Amino acid sequence: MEESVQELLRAARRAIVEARRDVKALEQIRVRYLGRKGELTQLFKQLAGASENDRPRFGKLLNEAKLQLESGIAAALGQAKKQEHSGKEQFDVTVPGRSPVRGHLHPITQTALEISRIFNWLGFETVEGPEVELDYYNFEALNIPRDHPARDMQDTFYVSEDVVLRTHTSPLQIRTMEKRRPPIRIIAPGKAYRCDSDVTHTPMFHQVEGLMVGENISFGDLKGILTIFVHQMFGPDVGLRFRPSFFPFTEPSAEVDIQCVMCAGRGCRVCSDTGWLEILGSGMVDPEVYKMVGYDPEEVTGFAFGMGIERIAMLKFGIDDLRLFFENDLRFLRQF
Ligand code: 2NL
Repeated sequence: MEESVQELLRAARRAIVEARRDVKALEQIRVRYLGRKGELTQLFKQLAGASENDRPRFGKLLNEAKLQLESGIAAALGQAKKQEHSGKEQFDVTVPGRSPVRGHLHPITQTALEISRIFNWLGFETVEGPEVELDYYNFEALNIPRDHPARDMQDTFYVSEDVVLRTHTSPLQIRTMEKRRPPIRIIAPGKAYRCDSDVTHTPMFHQVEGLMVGENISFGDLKGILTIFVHQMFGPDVGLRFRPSFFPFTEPSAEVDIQCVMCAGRGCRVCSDTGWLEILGSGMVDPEVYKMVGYDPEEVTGFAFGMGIERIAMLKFGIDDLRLFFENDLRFLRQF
């Protein structure tokens, strides 16, 4: 008898748990155990056949079991009612959340935004514009003569006789100067195109150019602004040097080298054992460019600079192959 009662209680408790606060299921359990033909009721009927000796003990056992079942079912029904009132499914607030899968910006975009952020902070406004440009804005206005090698069919994608895919983002700066009077401080990030494809060149690449024009803007200002930029971008301890150069649209011109970020200037494969890396070109805007946009070269001066974003990103992230940026291999991209 004891064993039957214990077994019955175990089964009933399990059933109550499995009913999961479902009112109908709980009612079925009540009928199954406590109903007129219920399992516990059946055990009560066996009392009559028990010996005088056992009957009081069995009776007590059965009554206790009945009370336990009744209160167990009542408690579960109470919970079920509460749940119905809240009108919502019960959920466990302690279960850890599943974080949504989030994408991120391409490392080239991240780098372009970082460069823009630094120059915006220095007072430069970001400008954008068309990738299909007039030959005039891409070359002519920049003092790039008809016979200049940069205008060769080899380097430029021609859309028609006088329309090209821009080979740099300078046309944006010409357009801005045409529209506005100095002082001007702008930064022009975007895609550029050159008919060139090998290990270190892709037909489409990204560039940021900058321009500062006003009264008495000097080569000292150029050096100051670009030094601040390098220290913001690569860290305050990175050394830099300005090396004389030539561009058709600036005079004088200078290229900027930074100490190699891989070997800290000691010399390695990345810097070809020179300890230096070229990161951008710059110079004082050539008076011929001012004439093209209707500025008086006697009244305004200024500087301009341009850099390839892929190169900056490679140095910043320690990447040795340009093509990784364009293959869209998620194993690569997910690391940024
Ligand atoms: C480089 C060099 C440079 C400029 C770009 C510029 C624009 C205007 C007038 C004068 Cl509107 N100059 N841009 C000046 C010097 C260098 O880029 O190595 N780029 C990747």
